[in-house]
Amino acid sequence: MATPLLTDMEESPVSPHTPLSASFPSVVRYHSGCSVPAEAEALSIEKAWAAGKWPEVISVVRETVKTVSCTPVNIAVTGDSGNGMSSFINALRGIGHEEEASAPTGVVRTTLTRASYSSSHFPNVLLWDLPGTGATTQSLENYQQEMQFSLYDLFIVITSEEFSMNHIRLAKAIECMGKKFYVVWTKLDRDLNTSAPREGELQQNIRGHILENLQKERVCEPPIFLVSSLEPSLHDFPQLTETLQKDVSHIRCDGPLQNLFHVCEKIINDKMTSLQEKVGTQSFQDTLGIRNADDLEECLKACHWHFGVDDESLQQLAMRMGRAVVEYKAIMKSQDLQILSKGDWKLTCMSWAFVQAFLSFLSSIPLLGDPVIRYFRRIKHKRFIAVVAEDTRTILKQVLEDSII
Ligand SMILES: Nc1nc2c(ncn2[C@@H]2O[C@H](COP(=O)(O)OP(=O)(O)O)[C@@H](O)[C@H]2O)c(=O)[nH]1
Ligand SMILES: [Mg+2]
Repeated sequence: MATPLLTDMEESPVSPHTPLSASFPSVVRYHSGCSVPAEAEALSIEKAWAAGKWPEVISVVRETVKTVSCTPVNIAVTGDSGNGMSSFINALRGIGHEEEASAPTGVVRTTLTRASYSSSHFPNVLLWDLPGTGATTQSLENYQQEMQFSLYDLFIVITSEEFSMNHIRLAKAIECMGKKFYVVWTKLDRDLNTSAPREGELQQNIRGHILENLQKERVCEPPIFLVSSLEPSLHDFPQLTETLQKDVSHIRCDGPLQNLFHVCEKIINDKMTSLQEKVGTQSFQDTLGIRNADDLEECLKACHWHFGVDDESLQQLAMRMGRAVVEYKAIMKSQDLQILSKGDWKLTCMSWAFVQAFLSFLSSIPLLGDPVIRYFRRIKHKRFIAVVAEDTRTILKQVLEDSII
């Protein structure tokens, strides 16, 4: 029986097939250092956003994504002993089981201590080959503690033949920690060779079996992949690799980009509050540069301009992002007056014919007319501002999402 290539070694940025660090503390320190955007980045996005310049905002976002793209990510591969965890890691790394740097595999219990492996397909990602549940101790709590569950960013629960109670417990424990996990059913080649149903039907049965067991314990549906570690180009393996790439990017970028979002969100909210406070005063018209406060087209255009989501700004943004401008416009509730009025119940009510007739009747009453008209105008303007601010946040979120490679 082969011993793990590495259990607790010094971290060294060596060749991609060499297992890397088992020393979590240093990884975690680096991780947290990388996942919080630098003060400077927060400041520069604040400046760029305050100036309403999308190209500069995008530059800061891209710089942040680039900076965190080196953040180490730790992925735990766990399951019952013999399910094929070590073989799966080798397949993911694109190496054979017989190679010197491969994770030891075998029909007898082979993995006795956790070991980490790197892969050229996933730079700066450590794949942790854990001993199967029950290999070190009987209780799941002890297993979680011994394997340092809190330190992994993502879990891959490996199963084959049967999705057992151990798998369900594992899934539940990971979900309780608020971490993401996949269920990977391995040895599909064997199932296909030995079972009667055709491929599609068999896969459906396996999925059904996993889901049924998870649902019984009220565990949310995770991504499920059915693979053979002997055939990594077949079945769900390519899709699994793609999903993992995307999730690793999200693990790295979500925190830092969320922080940038909060910085911008605060500026948007402040802008919204300050403009709403001016509604009904001359200062409102001056700030937006509008001549007729009753011209709703003009008001909406001015609000778009004020928040940096006017046609020209969006055009600039789309060009920098390599997308069509309609893609950003399509997610705006305030893209034009008609859509805005339809999508907002307060504005919809105000545009009803009988409400309009009632308002015009009220306005003809001396002393009462003017305040009523002003009151409804204020409501409309405040709604415009709120919806355009919301659209600005939506577009910003989309830009951040689109920036994750
Ligand atoms: N046919 C087939 N055998 C597999 C597959 N994955 C693992 N095995 C075999 O299952 C046994 C246990 O695999 P191993 O990776 O050591 O399991 P672990 O204990 O979960 O790490 C070994 O004999 C592997 O060759 C697979 O996808 N297909
Ligand atoms: Mg193993």
